[in-house]
Amino acid sequence: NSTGATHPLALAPVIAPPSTVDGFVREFLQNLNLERGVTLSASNPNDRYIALAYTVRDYLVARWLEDQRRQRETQAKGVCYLSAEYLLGRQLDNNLLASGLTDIATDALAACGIDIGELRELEVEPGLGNGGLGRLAACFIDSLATMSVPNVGYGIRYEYGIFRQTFVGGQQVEQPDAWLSLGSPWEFPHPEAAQTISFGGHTETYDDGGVTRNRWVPGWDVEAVPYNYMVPGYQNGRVNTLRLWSAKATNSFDLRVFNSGDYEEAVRAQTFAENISKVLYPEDSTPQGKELRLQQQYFFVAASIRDFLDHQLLPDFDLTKLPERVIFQLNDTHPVIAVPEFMRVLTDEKGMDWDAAWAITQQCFAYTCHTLLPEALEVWSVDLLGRLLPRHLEIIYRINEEFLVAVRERFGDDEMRIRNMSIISEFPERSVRMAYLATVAGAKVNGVAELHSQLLRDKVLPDFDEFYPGKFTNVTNGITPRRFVRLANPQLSGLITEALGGGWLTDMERLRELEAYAEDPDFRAAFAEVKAANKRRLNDVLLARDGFEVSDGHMLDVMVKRLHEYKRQMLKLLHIVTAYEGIVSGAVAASDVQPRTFIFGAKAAPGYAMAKRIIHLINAVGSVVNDDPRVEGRLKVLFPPNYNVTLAERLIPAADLSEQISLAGKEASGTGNMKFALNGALTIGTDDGANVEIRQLVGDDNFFLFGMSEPEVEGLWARGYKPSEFYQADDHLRRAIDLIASGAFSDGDKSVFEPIVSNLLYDDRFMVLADYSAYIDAQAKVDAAYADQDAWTRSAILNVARCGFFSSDRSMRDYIERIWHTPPSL
Ligand code: T68
Repeated sequence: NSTGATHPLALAPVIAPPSTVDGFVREFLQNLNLERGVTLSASNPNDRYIALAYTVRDYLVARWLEDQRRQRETQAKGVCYLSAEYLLGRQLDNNLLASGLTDIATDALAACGIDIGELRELEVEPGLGNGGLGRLAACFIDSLATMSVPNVGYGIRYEYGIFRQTFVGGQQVEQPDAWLSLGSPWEFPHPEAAQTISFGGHTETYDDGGVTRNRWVPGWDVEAVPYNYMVPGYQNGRVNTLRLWSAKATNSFDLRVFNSGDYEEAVRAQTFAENISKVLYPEDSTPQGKELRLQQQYFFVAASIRDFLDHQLLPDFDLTKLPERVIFQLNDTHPVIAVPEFMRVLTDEKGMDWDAAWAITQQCFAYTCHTLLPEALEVWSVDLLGRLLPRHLEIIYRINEEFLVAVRERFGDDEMRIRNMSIISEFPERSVRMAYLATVAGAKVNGVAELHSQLLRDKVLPDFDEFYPGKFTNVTNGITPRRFVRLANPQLSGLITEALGGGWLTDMERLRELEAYAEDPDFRAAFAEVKAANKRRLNDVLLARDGFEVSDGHMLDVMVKRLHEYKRQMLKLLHIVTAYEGIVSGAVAASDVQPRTFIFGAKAAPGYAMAKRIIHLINAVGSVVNDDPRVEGRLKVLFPPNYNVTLAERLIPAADLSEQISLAGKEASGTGNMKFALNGALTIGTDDGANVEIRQLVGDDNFFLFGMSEPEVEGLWARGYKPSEFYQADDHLRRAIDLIASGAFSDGDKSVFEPIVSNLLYDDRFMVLADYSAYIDAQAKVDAAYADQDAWTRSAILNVARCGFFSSDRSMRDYIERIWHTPPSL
């Protein structure tokens, strides 16, 4: 008690939060007064939302402070998760659930005459990520908190997250995502704790009492201001931290320019510095080789490492003990510049010798790879790195030099192999292969599903696998059941709890017990009613949001994910066009067709022309199909814009069929596939990513597998793939493609979608045409299966029962056991 306080309240570690309706009402009203400066009657909905958020926050904060104190005291080993993206989704409901306050808050607000549901809709989700990778990070930190594992998530507080997607004339138009414009009640800014992060300049050697040492003389710097977010565990009293950095111009910047008397230049300089955390790069599965992106990466990892070393460790911490205290997990290559930064701090700043520092580094980092696409592996030109981070480039060179010496010792002067394994590649320009750097530095390297990890070892990094036996491992992805089952699907959760009792949300393998219920007709009826209710709820959401109607009695066939050629939204579209063409040509009687509503959700990277064209085509096919009376009541295509976490939470629980149709060997894992299965949708999918494991678990009878396997894909490439041969050989395919080419979906203008058609016919990198007929056949099986509703429901229940494995709690257990060795700290 360093303040000399004597009051008993001041002596308690934290102030007790409200946990009754009355207490909640009082605190809510107080927050309206004190934080918003309004009375209840004068408040607007945003005031109320913020006061509500503060009230929940106040409740959690006591636990949070206590957990931070305890962590400082115990110095238990923890995970520093380094990720450029966290796709968090809305916070209010999650934090209410975690704190167990949902009912109290609902009643308290009702007593104030407020419908909590309306306030919920005011929250703009923080979309600080692109897709699966960013959402995975958010699921992982939820699970770590729920499992009481010490963890800080480090990242960037982008002022603008993933763009808001609108459609104009069926084409994607991007709008800025000003998620902070009404304030963010969940964050705790700490400008006083800013770190100074340097860039540019040059390196030099100097004499340090007879020893020649290296140092960096930077050219410019910015401030990294931490914004802390609470990451509450599920009703376990644990609250971890997410720390996101925001860039601010340093005083030195202002001062220098001020002295030169150039006011306009001073403002420009400020803008330049603050640009670093201005906007999330909206590219997914393709790296952006932009200088600003490298600035972002270095900015957040340098601030995070310094934060950890200077503020999380006790002052006299023995740095040689770091591997017992921390593991830095690299979420893809985006934070890999942390490796030379860590080496620089240990050697140049802390005076440790190189070998000791390198030995520590190799135990303190681990790397997760999320792709197999060669073009997605990040590289930075030596030229750019040398300009922006000259000392780091020197360090990378030395790491590489020593690594290649070791490779030569092991494999001899096999120059081909040396060139293949070098962290520095020479073509097309001299550059640093960040995945190689991460692999050399990391204690472990993991892929994100069994197949992906295998292909990573066999195809992407085989020399490294041979050189480092035991370094490569797998951790199959997972999703948090709190958000994606309990919050997204309260009715299903209620039904499960009725059957199994409580406790399953943190022990998802218990869902297995539902297998027996699949045989119970009453349970099946209740399950089917939940699905129907979720469809009605989706109808309400889409009607309010986009004016769309979800027709009763339709199968909901859903494909939601980033728009990318490898994911093959085109294959889905060819199926729709085939179904449409079949009816309008008279080949198929409309009355014989199972009524289906196809729902797409997908953002395309703004610079990805083909992806944007495909979006245009989906909308074009949708408007023709939806306006054609010949298919009315049978086929419908809905493409709600701006698919995000919030919409996912509404869409997924309503889905009957989950589309997971990437070309085998291209989707690292997928996580949407897991969310659908756990919400009782059946999957139609290829043998790719985690689909493989889903199918193994749910069984072939409860999964619609189609298409080439990865070795078959390789075989077809090797033989020489000619998509036009498939076009020629298949009547249905030819008619579907011809219909698109004819201008039927573009008011007769054949040029609009010509690039898509010629790409399919003459290139088709992702073999859409090769898998088309298998896909159409599998869809016929889907139709037949759906005709027996009761059998379908049984399969859906078995999907839920057998997919407990895909809880991110299990992923975390695997990371802890195979990579981190960080037990819970209670
Ligand atoms: C995804 N990757 C994988 N990348 O595609 C998916 N990329 O199979 C996997 O399930 C998921 O990661 C989680 O492991 C991505 O989402 C990106 O978002 C991305 C962002 C920037 C640059 C490159």
